[in-house]
Amino acid sequence: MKSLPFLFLLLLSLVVHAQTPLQDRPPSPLPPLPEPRQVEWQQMETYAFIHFGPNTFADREWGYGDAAPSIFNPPHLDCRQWARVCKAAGMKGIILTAKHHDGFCLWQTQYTDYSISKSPYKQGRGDVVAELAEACREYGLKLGLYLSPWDRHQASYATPLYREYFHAQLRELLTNYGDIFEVWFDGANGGDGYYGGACETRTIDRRTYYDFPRAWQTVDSLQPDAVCFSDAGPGCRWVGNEQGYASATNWSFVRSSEVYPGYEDYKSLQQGHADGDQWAAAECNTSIRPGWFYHSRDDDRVKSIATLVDLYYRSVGRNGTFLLNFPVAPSGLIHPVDSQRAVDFHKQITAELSHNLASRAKVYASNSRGRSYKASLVTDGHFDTYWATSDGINTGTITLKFRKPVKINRLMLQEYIPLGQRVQSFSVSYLDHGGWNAIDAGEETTTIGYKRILRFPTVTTRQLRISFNKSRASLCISEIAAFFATTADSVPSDTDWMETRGYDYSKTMSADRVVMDLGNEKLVGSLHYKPSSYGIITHYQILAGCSPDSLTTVATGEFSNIRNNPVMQDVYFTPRLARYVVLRALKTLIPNQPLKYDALLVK
Ligand code: FUL
Repeated sequence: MKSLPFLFLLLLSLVVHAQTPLQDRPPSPLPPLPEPRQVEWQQMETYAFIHFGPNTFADREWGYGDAAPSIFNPPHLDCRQWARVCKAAGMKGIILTAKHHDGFCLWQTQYTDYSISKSPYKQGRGDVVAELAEACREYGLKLGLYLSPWDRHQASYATPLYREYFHAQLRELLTNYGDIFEVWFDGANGGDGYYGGACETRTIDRRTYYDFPRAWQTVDSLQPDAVCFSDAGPGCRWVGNEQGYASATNWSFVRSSEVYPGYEDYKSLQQGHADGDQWAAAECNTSIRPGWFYHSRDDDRVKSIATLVDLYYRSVGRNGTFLLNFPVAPSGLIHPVDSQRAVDFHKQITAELSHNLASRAKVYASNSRGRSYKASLVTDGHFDTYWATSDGINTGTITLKFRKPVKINRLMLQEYIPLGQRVQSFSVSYLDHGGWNAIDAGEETTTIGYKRILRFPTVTTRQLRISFNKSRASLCISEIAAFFATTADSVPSDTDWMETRGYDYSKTMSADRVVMDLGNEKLVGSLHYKPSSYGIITHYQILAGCSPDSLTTVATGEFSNIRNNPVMQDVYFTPRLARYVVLRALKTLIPNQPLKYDALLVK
């Protein structure tokens, strides 16, 4: 009986369909397709990351898993301040490191006591996930959670027992804290750790050990609106760098059988896989400071407004989302410099892209599919209405005619992605004294996807033309907008602290070390190393002394996360007089590669 209404509806829709003129039917979807939750997620465009935990107090990027829970003691922790900052910076959500690689849990978990429950914060009764969930509700932001698969604390790590622990914690987080918009599964796995005191290196098979398909199913059943982040998606994918940008050509697809969290060919994720079978749009993540966690030495290395604006155009403006991290300070608050910078960045983007010149232009299309898909829909301000060409017509032009000459230096284009990502090549030109001139945006004009924004030198014109030169199927364009940004384009100025000078030295290099000879004895207290693209040191020993054969070790440790975030690494040690300083590689990212670096300073 239950199927009767359904049959009736089916019949009705068939009749309606048969009567709809052919040209007014929507174009057929072109796989791979996004799920509605993936479209909603991409429409968030910018949201925040928060890295906070024992590392904040230990001044580290990757905790070994052995920090005492008592170290976690933020005197002024206020998740409402985080939410206020993110809201004022125009962000739509916040993703918190509920558990980073050190295994310390910022929530009241029943599965381990290596958590906030054993910290002095609120006498062990605090719960940062709950406090942030509450603050997000108050400020109308969405909540996302980072749950590190790699856990350097748990003794059971690398056994099936740990896998159960990981899945149980995932269920706990997805059950107790309301709606979650994104779950972040990190691909990093450095190997060594505390592991309940074993202090050893453990390797796992990244493809199979964590049983990610099961984790994705858990998310689907407990939080059906959430997207899963990983190198492979399936909700959204890592963009293959931690500098926060996508390639100009950026497909929202990956080859699902090939990619997995911890994928070797991660650099290809910057463009996506044009021939992929799974929708997984790019999320461009970066930190507002060089590191993900707070270090006071970075207080004057906060990204400039120009850099943040540039990254916005190279992430949201290149068919990605922008996930900007705030390393919360030991006080428990976002540092005032960081919050001011983020708010000013948002103000500048809003100023540049607020006055849409196209909304009052007349729009002409070379061809269109029918009245429901007419050209003027590209300027109606509604993502859900779109201009479309007839089946089999994969090229076309849109011309915007303005009432009087206008100045333009930004162009925004959007495809109607619920029907798939289609455009493969386009170009833009403007009318000038009777002739059409090409606009040079200084980057490839290939893909569009959910959103593409071009920046170019100001043109003054009455007509702008977008030519869609190649597409995987008929065109479906949601929106086109044109702007004149009056803020001068300033060149991003952050150079990773490269301007810092150290002592002059002459060097000798061998397979595992760089020996620096300062010429005479000097007081040395720090070493600064910026890796190159190969020969990267992950574990180091630093030795210093007055002659090459009387060297003492002044520091040993790990350059955490150096593969994904190859910024300047700073090591501070007790200052001492030395003529020779040696950087010795205890371990390199790829064994037996000759050492190479972009900068090496001693101060
Ligand atoms: C990386 C991690 O190893 C970093 O510590 C940080 O959490 C970053 C967002 O992802 O892979």
